[in-house]
Amino acid sequence: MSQVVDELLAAEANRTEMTCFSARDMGFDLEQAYAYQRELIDRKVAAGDSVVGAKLGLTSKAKQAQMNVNEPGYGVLMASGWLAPEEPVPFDQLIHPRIEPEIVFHIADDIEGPGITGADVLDATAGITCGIEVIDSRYAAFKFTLPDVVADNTSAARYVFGTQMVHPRDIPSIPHLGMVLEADGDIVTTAAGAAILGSPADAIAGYANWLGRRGERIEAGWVIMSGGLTEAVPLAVGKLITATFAYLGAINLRTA
Ligand code: OOG
Ligand code: MG
Repeated sequence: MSQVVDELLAAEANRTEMTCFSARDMGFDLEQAYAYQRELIDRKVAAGDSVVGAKLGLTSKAKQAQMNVNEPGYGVLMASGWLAPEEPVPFDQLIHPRIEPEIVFHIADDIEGPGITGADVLDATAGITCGIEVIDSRYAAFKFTLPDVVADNTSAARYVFGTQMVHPRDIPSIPHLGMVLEADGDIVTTAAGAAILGSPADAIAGYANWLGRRGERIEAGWVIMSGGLTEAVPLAVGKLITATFAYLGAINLRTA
């Protein structure tokens, strides 16, 4: 058991933020970061949690610019993070939550790289829904390097999915799928699917190929969040957040 994972689990449990490891001369490389992430997930599973899928992080220019990171980072979606539609976000369990509107892929068949394309991802997809991810870095002020945030399971905290599922081949184009994010009815930001590396399906193909190089695969039944379409927006107590997506309906998010 490593001190890095001990600290991350304690920060999450106690709702305390910490200075990231790289800023304390405790930095590590990306491979080691994924090993810490694996240990973190294994320890959550040992404590009763379970894996429901994956999350792509830092897959849009908006997110990369906001976090000062220039390549994606991958994380694990845990059952404990699930919020039912309309279930308020438990603000009192979080440190400094931010929200991200995302396109969510519900996977029907195993996807094993290398050589996977966006078309292969669509073939293996049962449907897509809209989603909002509530991220909550365990690091002070969301300040971190890519290895720091990978060890922290890419700031994963909570997530909610829309209830309207469509097959991606039944809509004209995922890259052109528009999204409007509002807070108390005021437009905060807008985006379209193309924000995710040109196409969310291509981004997931890249993830499958990355897993393939590690001898792993996307598994049938997984849910994959394809990454924040926009900058993450701080979640303020009492605000009603609404993310409305073309073809996929809307999600309302309130704080408890
Ligand atoms: C890392 C999490 C990034 C996304 O969708 O880009 C992420 C962070 O910004 O704290 O989940
Ligand atoms: Mg995200």
